[in-house]
Amino acid sequence: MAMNLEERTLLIKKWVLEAGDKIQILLKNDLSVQQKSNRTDLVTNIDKEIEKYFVEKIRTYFPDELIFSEEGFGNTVTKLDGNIWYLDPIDGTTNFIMQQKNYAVMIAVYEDGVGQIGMIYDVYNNKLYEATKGRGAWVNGEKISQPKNISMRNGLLALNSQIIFRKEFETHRNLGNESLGVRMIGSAGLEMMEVLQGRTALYLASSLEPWDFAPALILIAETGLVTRNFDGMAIDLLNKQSFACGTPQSIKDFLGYLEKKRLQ
Ligand code: 2AM
Ligand code: CA
Repeated sequence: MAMNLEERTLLIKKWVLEAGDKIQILLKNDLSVQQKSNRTDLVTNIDKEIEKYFVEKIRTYFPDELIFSEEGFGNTVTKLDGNIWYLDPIDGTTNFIMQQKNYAVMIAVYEDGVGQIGMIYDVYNNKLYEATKGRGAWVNGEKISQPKNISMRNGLLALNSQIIFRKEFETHRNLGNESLGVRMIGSAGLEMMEVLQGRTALYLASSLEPWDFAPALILIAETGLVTRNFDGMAIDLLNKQSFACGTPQSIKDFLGYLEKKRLQ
């Protein structure tokens, strides 16, 4: 990287905080909401504006680097070579529209497929989660310690709501019974920040896009948590896929449970 990691981290942090301020100013006006692929797949003028803001900054400072982003202002990314930016201007858009909270600005930089810098900004609660490779995960300047390795049985299970409408719902419903209880926030990034802070043992999503998980993966790697898809494989940074994130023990419990169901 031309700029060193520390300089890049500071620059991204400045952009992220500025984006948070912009969102709060823009929220004073009426939101314009559009449907994307279906009735529940929504985008607002603010999602687009914030993505454009980041894309312009990245293209000014790092013109040779590709951007993998949700709202269409980035590039088509088909391989992991070089520096790749992952950008979700607003994760939890439906919450943003309906609640104006439980959403986050998310950005990450990877180099040859290895996470370098990840940031997740919970604007409503003014909490900035960040990690730079090898330097731990932090929230508002406080280091996040490695969460206890709790089992699924002794922890909360968080679900992406789409999962309960899937055919495999029976399996996941029973999984709920094997945990202490089920929770749903509606923002993949913020769900994973709960796992990071030891409040949730395991988060499951039937289908997430790379911009939904790439920033959190860097924080997760810094705190000894584990991510896998539902086949037990490592997460692929280029494609949409099933996604599990949790303590090492809860991931083992989850994959063991799926395996047992497959054999039945
Ligand atoms: P978004 O708000 O950026 O779209 C909601 O349960 C979580 O899943 C949010 O993080 C949301 O991200 C993500 N999500 C919603 N619909 C999705 C889809 N069709 N594919 C992938 N991720 C989705
Ligand atoms: Ca989004």
